[in-house]
Amino acid sequence: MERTFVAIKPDGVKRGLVGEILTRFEKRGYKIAALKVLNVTEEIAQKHYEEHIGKPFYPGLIEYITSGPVVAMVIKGENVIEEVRRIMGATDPNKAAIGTIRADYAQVMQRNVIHGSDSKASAEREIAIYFDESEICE
Ligand code: D4T
Repeated sequence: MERTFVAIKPDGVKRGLVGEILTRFEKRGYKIAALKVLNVTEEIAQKHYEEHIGKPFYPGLIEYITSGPVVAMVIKGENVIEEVRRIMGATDPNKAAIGTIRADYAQVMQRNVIHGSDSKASAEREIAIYFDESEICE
């Protein structure tokens, strides 16, 4: 079964949206295979966002993701990578479809509440940054 990496970003955790977001995935029938709360270090942040190194928004991105606890998870299900991206909505909340997480809970791209992997390769790369395989349930 396909798996993806999802992180509820610091603003989502601070605002108490963890339960609401998990509910959306669980109601869809996806299985939570791993879950943890962590403070993202500079080192983890740099690995996670290495594709954005050098872009103007990169420093703000690192500052934001390291600003407070994050809830990281591995979710499994049919076509889960693409479907989680649809449930989250577009990166820019102003372009996110009504009813998606970002449309419902975010206003700006710099505080867009949630991250989800955009491909199989990204999912495996990001899972390995945040989890040891022994922490992921079958
Ligand atoms: P993440 O990785 O946070 O789920 O976002 P996406 O996968 O939806 O989008 P992304 O990798 O293109 O962007 C990563 C992160 O950077 C912020 N960002 C992005 C920003 O502040 N300004 C920008 O112009 C872009 C493109 C938002 C998400």
